[in-house]
Amino acid sequence: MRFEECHCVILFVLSVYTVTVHCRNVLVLIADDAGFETKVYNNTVCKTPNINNLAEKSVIFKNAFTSVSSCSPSRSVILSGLPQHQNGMYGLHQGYHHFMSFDEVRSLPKILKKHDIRTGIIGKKHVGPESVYPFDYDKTEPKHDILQVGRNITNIKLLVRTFLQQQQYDTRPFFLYIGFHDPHRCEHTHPEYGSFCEKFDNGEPGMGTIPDWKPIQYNPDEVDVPYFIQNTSTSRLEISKQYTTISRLDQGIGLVLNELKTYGYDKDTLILYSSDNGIPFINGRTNLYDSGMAEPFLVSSPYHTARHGQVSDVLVSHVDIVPTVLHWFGISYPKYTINGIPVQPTGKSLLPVLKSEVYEENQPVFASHNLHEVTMYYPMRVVRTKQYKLIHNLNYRMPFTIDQDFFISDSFQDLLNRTRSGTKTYWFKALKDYYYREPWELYNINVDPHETKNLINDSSLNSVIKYLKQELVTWQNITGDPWICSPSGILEDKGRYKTNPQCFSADYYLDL
Ligand SMILES: [Ca+2]
Repeated sequence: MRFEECHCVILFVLSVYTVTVHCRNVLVLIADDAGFETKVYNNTVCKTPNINNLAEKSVIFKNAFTSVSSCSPSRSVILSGLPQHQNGMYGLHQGYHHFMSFDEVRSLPKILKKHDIRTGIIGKKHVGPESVYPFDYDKTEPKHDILQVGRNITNIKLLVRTFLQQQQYDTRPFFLYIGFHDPHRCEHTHPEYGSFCEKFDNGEPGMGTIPDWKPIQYNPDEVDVPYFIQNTSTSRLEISKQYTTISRLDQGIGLVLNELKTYGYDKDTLILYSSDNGIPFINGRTNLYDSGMAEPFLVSSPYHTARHGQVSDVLVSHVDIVPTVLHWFGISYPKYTINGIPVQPTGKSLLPVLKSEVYEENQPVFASHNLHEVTMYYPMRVVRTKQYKLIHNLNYRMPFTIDQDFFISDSFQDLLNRTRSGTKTYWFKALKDYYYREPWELYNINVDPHETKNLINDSSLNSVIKYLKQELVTWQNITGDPWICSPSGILEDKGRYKTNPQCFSADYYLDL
């Protein structure tokens, strides 16, 4: 129900013609550690009727990637359009990790605010400082209980309702971002609610109730085990719990979309749905293999209906969200510098893809990871085309790191115990190889989508490798990557090298 017509629908009645300027709003829905557990991406076990419905009104991107497979860094990319090494959010924001974006960053809420667009955020924010990510309407941690604003879908519905009720009296368009905390793991912080918080407010004795949530239970023997997780009863049980939590995410999305419709904004709101990073299983979150980097991504526009329900093959990245939203609102990206380096966003608007499939065969996407937790330094840089993935593991002599949340999970302990005891792992890798990686990894995704055969020493691919390395270093230059000379060189970019930065060798690889 709308109390009055949207103020930005302006009807110019001229003597010869009529021009209607439509209202344009944006709703961004971000899941926390979700993957492809939906029929939209061919998982027929996990029931997601609301995500399925949204997909019918969306372009479904099947080649979408996060810029970094870690929570705060990824959210900083979604909200700034800049990779983590450019915006400064090198790792997690909360607690003693304490990572922050640079003060100069012009985030989406900052830019939109300046252009008189009302901004709101509900649920998980997980980025800072506040001055870089200011929202007009902010119902997030730490001021609110993350379980209540991120997982209690009745509460989320009511917060959305309040935002939209206030909108009735506001002349500005809106940008609303919902950070669902589902289906993130829970055992590390709230063991009483189960591995995936699947028991949180599920109506069982002592667990509380979410009136709008009807939990769906799954048989562990029937779940769809991704290729990158060991197929054991322990993993299947965990996946069944993950699915139950996804039922809360899915029903929450349904409630939010219903509020949008009730208040009449379904006719003029661009809706984006994605997840911040890979699923929290081995080879997933914190990795930049496709199992950690590929994301669900739906874009639904009421003004672009021709491709509703169609699948797009175009390579897209989370860095494309900011340009898409700015394009939607007709706003140019501001000119400014970070640490004295002019900011040049590398993303693209996805609105043209909503009209027709725009093929840019050789236009790669990139990814950049430094840390997750403060102790988990494992910098990686990645370039991915449709056919090839090149990964640069900068500190490859260190073991790949395991985060606290995942370490205590039953599925990781299962893998660790099987490896320690020498029993069959039912996994596609060995932990030794997972921990210790080659400095460069090259995969031919077309024939090896699971990224199992490193082709970096295949001389027949030298021209491909040269091209990908050149693409990567060009992107590192454009995005002002301080790691551009790592690990073999020292970057000098101050003083006499200010206008002509150089990589110098410290002869790290000599046997001195
Ligand atoms: Ca996450």
